[in-house]
Amino acid sequence: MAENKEHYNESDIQVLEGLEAVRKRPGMYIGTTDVKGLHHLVWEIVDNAIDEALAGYCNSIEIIINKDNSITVKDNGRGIPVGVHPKTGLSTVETVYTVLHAGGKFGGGGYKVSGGLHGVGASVVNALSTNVTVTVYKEGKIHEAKFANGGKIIQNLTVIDSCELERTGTTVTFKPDPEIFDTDIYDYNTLMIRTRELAFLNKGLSLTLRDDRDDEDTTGETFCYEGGISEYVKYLNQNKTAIQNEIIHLEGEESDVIFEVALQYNSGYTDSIYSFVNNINTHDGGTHEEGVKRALTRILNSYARKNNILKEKDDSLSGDDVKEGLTMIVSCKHPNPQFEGQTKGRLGNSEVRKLADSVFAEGFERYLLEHPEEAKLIIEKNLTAARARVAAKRARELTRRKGGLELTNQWGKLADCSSKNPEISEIFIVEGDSAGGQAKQGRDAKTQAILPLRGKILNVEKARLDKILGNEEIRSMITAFGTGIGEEFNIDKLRYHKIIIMTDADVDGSHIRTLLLTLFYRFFRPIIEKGHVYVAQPPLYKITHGKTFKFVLTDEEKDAYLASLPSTTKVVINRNKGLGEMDKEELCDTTMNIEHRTLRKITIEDAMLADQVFETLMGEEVEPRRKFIEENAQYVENLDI
Ligand code: 28F
Repeated sequence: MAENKEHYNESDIQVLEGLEAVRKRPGMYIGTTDVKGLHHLVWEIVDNAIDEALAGYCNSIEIIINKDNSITVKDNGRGIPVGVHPKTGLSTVETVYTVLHAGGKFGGGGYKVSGGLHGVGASVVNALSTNVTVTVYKEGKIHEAKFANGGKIIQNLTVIDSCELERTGTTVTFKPDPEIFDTDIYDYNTLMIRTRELAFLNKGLSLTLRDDRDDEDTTGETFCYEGGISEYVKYLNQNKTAIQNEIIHLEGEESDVIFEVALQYNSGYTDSIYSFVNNINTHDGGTHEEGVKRALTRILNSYARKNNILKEKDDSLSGDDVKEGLTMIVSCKHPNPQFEGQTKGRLGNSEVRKLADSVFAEGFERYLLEHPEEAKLIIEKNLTAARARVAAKRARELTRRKGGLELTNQWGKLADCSSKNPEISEIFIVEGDSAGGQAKQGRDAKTQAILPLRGKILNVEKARLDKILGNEEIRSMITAFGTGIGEEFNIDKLRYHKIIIMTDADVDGSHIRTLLLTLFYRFFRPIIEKGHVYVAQPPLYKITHGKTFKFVLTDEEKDAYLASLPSTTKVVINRNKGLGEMDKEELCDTTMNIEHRTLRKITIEDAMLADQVFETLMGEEVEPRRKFIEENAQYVENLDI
């Protein structure tokens, strides 16, 4: 007994120290404490429910944003075990929520797969919350434990009621600690996009998201896809013209590694290839993606040669040629994934390359044999891409010989900064010549370069690389960045470490921003991944009273400022529609000046989203575009399309 008690004390201290360490260095566990970190907490809890689903015991998960911006996650799995945990003397529920590293691995729960923090997520979320309640439905009883102020147990696991025997599962509610996070407000859309993605990636699993913050009685949105990643491909291709009737879906398993791929070619010129490992996006690909691409190129070449579509004298198709117009999702579930690279966005396990290659090669070869007409369409498309690649190369050589991509400033539009140190240099890409002119006059000429964009730039969706290179606006930009493009891209040559998009707060402005982000995402992805791209935040309102005025950035700031004024003041509020509505001092002071401005850093997720919105807005199909504009018209105050 004494020994037992001693053990308990020791681990109790370890528990406190563990959670204290998380509070001291939250970044080490969840990356950041900004809005991204706030949302990360949700996925840590949802991941545990998904693990239970992957183990085969849960088919429904619900996420609720509560009125106070706390989050509730429910699953219908077996419920976290409620017995005493042999290593801690606490119940397993308390152990999982208070001991760092007490995840599935710790208890040997037999999970093949775990996303996120491999089961330490629950205790990390607890450490970073003011209040957590865990409810377990199991064996006809409802058990509840409560934690507060960074994970301290305030109510041990107790039976609070009975329930039907069939009812099992875990429900967790947590309120993030406002002392840790910069913001405590959840964004529905951010949660919706990832919830939907998780539904695509885990076929048959039902995920519901509900927002209880407004008074309306809503049932939320439920996402459930029996077709899994096939339906993801269908969704990504919905606004495009597919050149195959069906979506190819292939699957294989070896030594507990599950590999899956779904793909469909469309008539467009860009590719949308996304890969995942244990539901985590592998931005930089890795062995799973490489295996598929290698097999895709090989099988298409051998089919084309066998059927004499590629003649003896013809060059073989390259990896780039077979990628054009390809929409593909690669998903791998791995019990021991090795993530590599600076951002850990690449799968390193070499055995997966072989699995991916063989599963894909076998299935795809059979598909081509069974669908000769579609095989022909695909290979003809590949051949066109190959020809365009040769033409683009020639165009590039031509521009280089003409000195077109050297910094000659021949378009006379870039006002460069005098500093040659990229670390302190920034470039503002400004919508319109007039705002551009103001920005040029009011800038800090040492560190701030200005590049005005006249009108809308070329629709990159419909154009090939050679055409894009010919576009004047884009050439000015590439020239200014200094990095080159495509195969020649070199991030070390980037001349500005901040690329700041500054557009009007109207529909045109948002189109231009979407278009630029799409362009960067497709052709300059590393500048986004390395965090060099920002969006300027011009003030939304100008509040004038008498001779005084104030610019504010958000509706909340406006309300707070108005509330601070004496009630007798007769106030004029102007919504800032364009950059041009401010004079040059105002523009520079509120939006460009390093001391006063607010910039929003663009993440790869932002850019990915822009890419999808862009396709809806500018894609070939007219109907989805009309629908998109119609559906979103209510959110756009100054619709001027
Ligand atoms: C809303 C969040 O966290 N769901 C979970 C389970 C089920 C088991 C489990 C979880 C065993 C020893 C760790 C049940 N019965 N939803 C959730 N559902 N954890 S978390 O086990 C935890 C491990 O230590 C479970 C049998 N085996 C496992």
